[in-house]
Amino acid sequence: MGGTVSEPQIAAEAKPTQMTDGFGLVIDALKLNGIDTIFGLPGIPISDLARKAQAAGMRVISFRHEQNAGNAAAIAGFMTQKPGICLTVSAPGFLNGLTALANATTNCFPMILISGSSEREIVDLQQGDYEEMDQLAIAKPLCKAAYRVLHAEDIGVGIARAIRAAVSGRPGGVYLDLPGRLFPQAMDAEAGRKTLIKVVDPAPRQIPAPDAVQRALALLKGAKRPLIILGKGAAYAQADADIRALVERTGVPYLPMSMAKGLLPDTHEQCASAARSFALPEADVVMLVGARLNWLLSHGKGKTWGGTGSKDWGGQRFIQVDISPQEADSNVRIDAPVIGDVGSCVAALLAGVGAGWPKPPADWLNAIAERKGKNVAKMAETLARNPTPMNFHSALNVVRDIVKANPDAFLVNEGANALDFTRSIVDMYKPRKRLDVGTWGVMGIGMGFAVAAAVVGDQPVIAVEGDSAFGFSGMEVETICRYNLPVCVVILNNNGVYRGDEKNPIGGRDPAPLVFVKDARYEKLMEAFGGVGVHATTPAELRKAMDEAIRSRRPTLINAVIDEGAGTESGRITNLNPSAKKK
Ligand SMILES: Cc1ncc(C[n+]2csc(CCOP(=O)(O)OP(=O)(O)O)c2C)c(N)n1
Ligand SMILES: [Mg+2]
Repeated sequence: MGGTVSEPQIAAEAKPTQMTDGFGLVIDALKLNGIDTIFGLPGIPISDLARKAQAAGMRVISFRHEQNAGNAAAIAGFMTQKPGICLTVSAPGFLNGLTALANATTNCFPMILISGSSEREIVDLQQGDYEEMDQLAIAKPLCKAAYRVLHAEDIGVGIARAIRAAVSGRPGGVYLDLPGRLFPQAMDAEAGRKTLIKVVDPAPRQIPAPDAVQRALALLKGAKRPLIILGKGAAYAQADADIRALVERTGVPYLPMSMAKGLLPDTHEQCASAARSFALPEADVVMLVGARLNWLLSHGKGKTWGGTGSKDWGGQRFIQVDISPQEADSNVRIDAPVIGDVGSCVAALLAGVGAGWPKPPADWLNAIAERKGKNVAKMAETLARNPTPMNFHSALNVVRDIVKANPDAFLVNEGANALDFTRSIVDMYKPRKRLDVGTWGVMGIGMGFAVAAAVVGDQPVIAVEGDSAFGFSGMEVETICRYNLPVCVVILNNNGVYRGDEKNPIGGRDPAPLVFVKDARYEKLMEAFGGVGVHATTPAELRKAMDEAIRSRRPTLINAVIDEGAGTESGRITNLNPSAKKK
């Protein structure tokens, strides 16, 4: 009780200096820069950071595995043009988040992986600290930039550099290493506040050179069979009205890459998706907008493009609108690079197009329209069939209707057949609504993307998942239930990877390597945490369950039972699989 005597004295003597510390400065620096959400998984040394961030009014979404938190951060970055934040513990937590950071960088999604780390002196002398690892060195080759902050007064600069690196130029993943010792470092609050930086113009516009724009327009104007390809860079740019105007004023047919679907509605008359295999080899001038000529476009050469051999050019001339000057000529010659941010480039092109732009020759437009008409009719026939058990088409015919009726809903998608069929069957109507496996075709993005879309996008989410794909992040159904998110997971369950009917070739007791437990009841996973589980064996059951999920906004998992023999090896990319049996 001695304290009662001295308390008034202390209060009188000690100047009431407000103090802050590393925890407070990290949170203040993020908030100062408009970052209001953290995706992460707590533990030493960042548990208090998560608690204090929530206490400071930030949204803190805790996951069951860091990779899913990282994927959530990455797609939040894509959706908002602000870096998504993923927070992890040291070594194993850091490594779990690293796959998502590398994937974000490959996809040009801005994110910052913030990981706590162990004591520098011990790590550097390799003396065997708790969770010892030189995280900065490991992260460096896998992301766009990597930084470490050792002193509380440098936190402001560290966060500012991380933000700029993530969103400026070509966006990507940034690693920020925060040793545990940093967090309790105390300093005067006012002095601390002065060290923080509110980043001015974090992603400065990059205006294309006027002569580059003219060169591109001249090439496009002279084309007999022009084609525009929109990539997810175009979706990221949030220049939706200008992109639509550019497509419509030039009258050029366009192909959306997977995550550019919905930039213009897929039902747009200039959309050439249903005639893709005709349009690519036949086109003479192709304008790429935020799309790279990587494997997803067969590197701009080979049979897909009308070349005779797999490495032969098809003779197309390319215009490439891209933020990175190094992108041009990466696979084939680019005749007209237009380098700048997609928004500025499209605005400049649009200004040059003006009013009286001549439409492409009618025979080209008619040829595409004819192919498209035939393929759409063929697809309609396939979709109308109603086999038992369901196949991908009869199930996705339902998803297609539900997405059409709910164009603001997000569609998350992963799997092989479950991915490829969904991409081609389910039309998108609005920009940045389709979120999928991206450049790497990576499995595991599903529940992380779904959580982020629900949290950041504040709209219902439909996640169409292969049964294998779902398994990579399936435990996050608990997260979905815990935060009561309007996520409807639809598992297209064909009992395995690609299909479920393979047998052990020597008849041994182990199942074949690509198959799972038959007739697994995935819906019970969702029920375990208080969500809604549905076992759907017909399109009618699937439709009813999806309608109800969207209406109620309750966490829902629909186990849609698909014919286990319905899929093909690797979906649509069988040709990339060494000595795959073509089934
Ligand atoms: C991280 C990762 N591991 C493995 C793969 C290889 N892979 C591609 S698709 C796929 C799963 C396909 O099965 P499923 O999701 O059930 O889709 P289905 O074709 O059966 O509809 C796998 C394992 C990958 N793409 N990414
Ligand atoms: Mg499957």
